[in-house]
Amino acid sequence: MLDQFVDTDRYPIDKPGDPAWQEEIDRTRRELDTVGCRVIPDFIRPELHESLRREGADIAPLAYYETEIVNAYNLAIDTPLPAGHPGTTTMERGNAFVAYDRVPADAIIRRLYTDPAFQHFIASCFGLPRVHELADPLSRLCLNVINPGKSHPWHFDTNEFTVSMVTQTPESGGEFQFCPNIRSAEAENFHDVRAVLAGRGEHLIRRLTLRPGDLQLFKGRYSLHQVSPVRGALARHTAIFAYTEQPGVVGSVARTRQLFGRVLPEHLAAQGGAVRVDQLLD
Ligand SMILES: O=C(O)CCC(=O)C(=O)O
Ligand SMILES: [Fe+2]
Repeated sequence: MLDQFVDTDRYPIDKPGDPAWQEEIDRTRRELDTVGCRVIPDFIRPELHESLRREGADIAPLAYYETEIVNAYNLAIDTPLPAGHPGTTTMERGNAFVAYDRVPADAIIRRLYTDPAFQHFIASCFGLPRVHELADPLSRLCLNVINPGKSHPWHFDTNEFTVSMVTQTPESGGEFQFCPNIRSAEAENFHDVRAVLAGRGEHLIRRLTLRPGDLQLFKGRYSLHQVSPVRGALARHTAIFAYTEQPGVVGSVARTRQLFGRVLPEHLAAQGGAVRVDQLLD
């Protein structure tokens, strides 16, 4: 079933243990260790790129459109912080998310996200015995929509490993930029984060040109990242596949409201007992 849309001759993700499978895993681990990111080109068969684009474009109007003032840690912006803390830098977040409950069950991105062979491949790429789908009923798989003139400013993700796929590219702009492993589970590294937010961190930033159907793996909880302003007539669309190492991870009530304009009972229930792998700020 997976081979309907993934080029399994080129990327035999349905054959764990096969030498070609192992080669992809080794290469991905190497690139995650050194560059902090791996892009697997044309992961989705090129003949399906138009379906992929259209499926995203069809649901894009269902995104929650509300420009917000945010900080890189997704802390409420009135959170008391010491002077000079990078969380005091505020930015305009102009992207909008289509939530998981709006993604049709037969969409390519949803079939991929829930596929056991794909999940096993992803886990192996990150050196994990297995990954869990984010337990969050809205953010587990969403479409990130960045309309012309908008951007997705510097931030860290709540989930530790990020898997994504651009489904529609803008005419220009909309560049993915990231600072590999700028923080770790042990250290926030506010000094470098502050430099990037202040525009003094050029030496820490890597830039990627992503194309529809490419699969991207990176560590969004540890790598500060942003998408630069989108230019031209077309919006930029990205499917965000959220997996976690531990089961049961649900977004906070405050962040969920920021992203989707609503919360579900699962978010309220998780409040107070949120599961995270470390003590870092959200
Ligand atoms: O759209 C992208 O490529 C990045 C999205 C992102 O960073 C996020 O949704 O957290
Ligand atoms: Fe992100």
